[in-house]
Amino acid sequence: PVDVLTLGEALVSLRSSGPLALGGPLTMHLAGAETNVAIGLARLGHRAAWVGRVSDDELGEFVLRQLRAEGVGTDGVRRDPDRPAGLMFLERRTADLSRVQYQRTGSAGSALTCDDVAGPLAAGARVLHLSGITPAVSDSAREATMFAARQAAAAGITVSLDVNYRARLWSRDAARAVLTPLAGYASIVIASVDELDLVAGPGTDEPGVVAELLGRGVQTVLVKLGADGARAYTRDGAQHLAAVPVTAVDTVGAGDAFTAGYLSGHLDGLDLRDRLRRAVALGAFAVTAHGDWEGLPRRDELSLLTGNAAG
Ligand code: CKP
Ligand code: MG
Repeated sequence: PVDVLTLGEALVSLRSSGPLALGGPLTMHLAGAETNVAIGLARLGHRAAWVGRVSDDELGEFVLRQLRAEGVGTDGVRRDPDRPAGLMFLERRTADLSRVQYQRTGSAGSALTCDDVAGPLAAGARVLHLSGITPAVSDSAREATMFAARQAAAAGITVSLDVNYRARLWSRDAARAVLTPLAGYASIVIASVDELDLVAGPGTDEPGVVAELLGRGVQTVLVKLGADGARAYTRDGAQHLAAVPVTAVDTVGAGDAFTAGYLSGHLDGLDLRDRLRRAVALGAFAVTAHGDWEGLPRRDELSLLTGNAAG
């Protein structure tokens, strides 16, 4: 079995260096929150596998080649002969402000089903990582996400959930109705401070959300604070860790990098403080380089930015 199994939609991201409406050259990159996490883990030497559907054309081939080149397991990937690749246009406005536009309705990735994920899940994993994006992309992808969470929890696999709210895909109320029950299967819940109310009753404050999640059996709640670092909560209390001070050039993918760093620390059996250190270290690598995952470190590079023992 792999260390981490994850599932979702991989996107082909087309990036411009200025306003999209002005046209100009676009560069092609692999994107997708779950593939970002899988790549981050694989770079650190963990066995990571991703399950999803890709289009049966050159764009699907591009996605598979990128994942294979990064050492991510793709045995469970299906090629969908009837549907196109999901696209994401990314328009950079300032260093830390970019806007995205999706073309993913009816995409191959959004056609994910329970049947697609059943086999890879049965093969086992130490951790199943899910994001709140996949249940937003289609009814069948939502069912597949729920199914995976239920099966994994029943099989004793650690479930991790990154809320990853996407306003372009669904409303906060629709997201809360799905993500709150989904979080009940998770041992690890990761959210930005503004996403916390999506895994608890509307209007609940941070201590309230944390108490609710820990009461429902979640072991660790991680609250990402961007440039202010992160807080972690367990039944033993709370910890805060500052971010690594770096110059951000591209913040997309930072959350996924943080998640990969945290899960890497979890797999290595690090204590909470050191798991957080590795999480913020990976976040720092992600924001200092262009692209969601291209700048993520190999294990021997972990201490490059921090000079500390994140490695
Ligand atoms: O929360 P992050 O900035 O780490 O996530 C970025 C990814 O999957 C990016 O790759 C994009 O394709 C997406 O989130 C998305 O669907 O928005
Ligand atoms: Mg995120």
